[in-house]
Amino acid sequence: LSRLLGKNVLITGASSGIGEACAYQFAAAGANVILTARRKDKLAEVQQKIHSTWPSVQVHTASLDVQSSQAVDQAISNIPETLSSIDILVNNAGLAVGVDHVSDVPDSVIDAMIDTNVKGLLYVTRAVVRGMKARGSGHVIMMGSIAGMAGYQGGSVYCATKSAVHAISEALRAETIGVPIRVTDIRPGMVETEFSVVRFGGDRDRAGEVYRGIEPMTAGDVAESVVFAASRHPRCVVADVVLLASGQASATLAHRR
Ligand code: NDP
Ligand code: 8X3
Repeated sequence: LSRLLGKNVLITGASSGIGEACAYQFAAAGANVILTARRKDKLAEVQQKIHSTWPSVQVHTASLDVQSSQAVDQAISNIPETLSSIDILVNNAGLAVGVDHVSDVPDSVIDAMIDTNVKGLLYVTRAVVRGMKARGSGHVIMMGSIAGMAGYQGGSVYCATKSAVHAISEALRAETIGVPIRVTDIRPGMVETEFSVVRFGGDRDRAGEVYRGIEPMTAGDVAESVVFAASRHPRCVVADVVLLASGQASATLAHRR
């Protein structure tokens, strides 16, 4: 963990769930954090918590919707100079919307997931990797999913986006082999965050059903793997991590008590 001391870490989707947990765990390891998401008020709460717990850690927050390539470029170029050399990028912003079958899925739902999980991730990666290439080092950590390993009913678009995240990780790793830039794809299964509440349009009862009779992972469990990958010796790449809740064997096979 001492390898993270003073590193600059950019986290997208840091206003809740896994991104927020990553912010705390990187701060606890002495890394400076650049926190982005659309909800400025939630980012301010995370910043405040970090300031009061780890006062020596530098925190910069920026309201950012990753769906806009212009906004992404602007947010990256507005990072204060002391933090602008990004050592680690955690590409975490993402969402699932609904469980529509292919025959019924509306344009807006297709666009929301592809524009955020795929295009947004590419915009942020492009902007940050340019600097990493120029400096000759860096680590890009993607928040993939086991949903990218097999399609399930009602998951066509979401699963496609996470499959794309895996493909982008492999391509980026191949492209940056000589820099060297490290690339990690973290592929969690069931994690209880705001994910299912967002997926079901704010319906907390329906979201709760997803985790009924099973103990899901926490955001902190996933953040531990992110921090583990980020803190290996530079000669070592944690390329792929598949994390499942212990009562789950795949995205569709779970043991419910
Ligand atoms: P949360 O809903 O708790 O967090 C999602 C984060 O993404 C929020 O901070 C949200 O911030 C941000 N976000 C969403 N859309 C945008 C956007 N357009 N621009 C910028 N930020 C955005 O869910 P999780 O923490 O669970 O999700 C984090 C990642 O983990 C996602 O990529 C998800 O697909 C992945 N994942 C989740 C799993 C789970 O079971 N929970 C399992 C496997 C992967 P804001 O709304 O403020 O913009
Ligand atoms: C979220 C995991 O299985 O709900 O990425 O699609 S799953």
